Amino acid sequence: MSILLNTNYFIKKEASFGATNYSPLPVVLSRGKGVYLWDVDGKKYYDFLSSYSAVNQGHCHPKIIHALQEQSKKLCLTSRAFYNDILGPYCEFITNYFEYDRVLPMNTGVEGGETAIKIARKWAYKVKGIPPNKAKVLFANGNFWGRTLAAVSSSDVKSTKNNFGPFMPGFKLIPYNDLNSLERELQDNNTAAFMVEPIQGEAGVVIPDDGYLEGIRRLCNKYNVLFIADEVQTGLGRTGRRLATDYEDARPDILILGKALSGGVYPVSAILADDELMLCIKPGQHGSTFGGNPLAAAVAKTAIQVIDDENLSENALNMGSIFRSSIEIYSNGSNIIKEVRGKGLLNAVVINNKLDKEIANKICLSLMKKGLLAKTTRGNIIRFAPPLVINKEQMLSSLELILETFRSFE
Ligand code: IF1
Repeated sequence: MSILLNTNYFIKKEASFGATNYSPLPVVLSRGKGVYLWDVDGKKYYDFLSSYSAVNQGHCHPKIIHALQEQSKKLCLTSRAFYNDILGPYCEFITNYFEYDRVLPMNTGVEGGETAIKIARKWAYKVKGIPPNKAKVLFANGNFWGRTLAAVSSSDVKSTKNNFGPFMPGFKLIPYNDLNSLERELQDNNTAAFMVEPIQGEAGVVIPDDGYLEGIRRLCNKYNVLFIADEVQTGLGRTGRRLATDYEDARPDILILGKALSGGVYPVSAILADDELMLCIKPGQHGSTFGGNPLAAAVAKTAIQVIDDENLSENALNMGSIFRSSIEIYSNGSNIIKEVRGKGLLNAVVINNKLDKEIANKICLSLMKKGLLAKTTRGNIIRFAPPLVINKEQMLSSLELILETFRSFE
């Protein structure tokens, strides 16, 4: 006789034996397909988180799973001590696609950030001529790029940072969306790079003014400082374009990709840059056991092809407009919705939490019960970021659930 294991069983296992570094919604998922997820009781949900934008192509995309399966039968890991027959063609493919000379493959988004900063420092000493150990890297207030010690060193968020010191020197924070502050810091000859998200995700989908990205590009050119774009979350169609920096004339010197490069199945990240930067790194100076493995390369290539073949950027643009205009219309006369903002399918709804600090979490729990999964950030902001494969019918029926839930909280 089979024992039916329920939600509480799995939650208790994690709570008993797992570290306590997360507080998930009380839903235990066991299956996913496209925009849908199913829990262990067979209940179906719309996924409006997409694993923090890692599942742009939808859960278990058949082409990506096929690539994973086929490659996994042939060769999974060689290390970079030897060549493999998948990495080279993948490098050619991804550099052509994003129009850079070279790619450096890693596994997670945060490793992409670390890699970008290492290359920027190397360039600063070898090419720009900054005196040893004086290179400065700028970040924006509210930035988030992962959990390593370097990433938390650049953070200004207490909960991610407190009691993890001492921190990495040579980092400096400036206000986001503020070109004057940036220009002041760029005037320091020891400034090597500015690393920034085109839209700040974790900070609550903060969209800078039009012209900000172009301004960064112009100022970085003027002062010979590198523009590093963290497109781990915004890249690969999420905001309605191939890259969020594509919205402006703002090609970064170093482009960091992660999340959806994995097709939502297997960790893959990469940084892209041109020869002048990439060739600063010589054999032995950087690497990873898993970075560039054949399985990852096969998956990432297919993950990009799916975004292109299925016009997912364009779909994100269209479905995002439907989402925001519908919430905007509702928010007129609403006591609980303060604002909806976003680009493509990276959206946030700001909840008025004056009367109830927990209201956004309660809304997410209620959405969960109705069959839609979304998560709060910064207390009163709910992120709505479904897989980019969502179609109009699915978007409209999700909006019905969302608006019905909002109404019940008015
Ligand atoms: C967690 C939020 C998202 C990122 C950007 C690099 C990375 C991330 C712009 C690092 C990672 C995550 C990781 C996840 C929660 C999450 C997140 F909730 F914090 F706000 F996406 F929106 N650059 N973002 O957003 O990538 O090393 O994780 O592969 O709990 O840390 P990673």
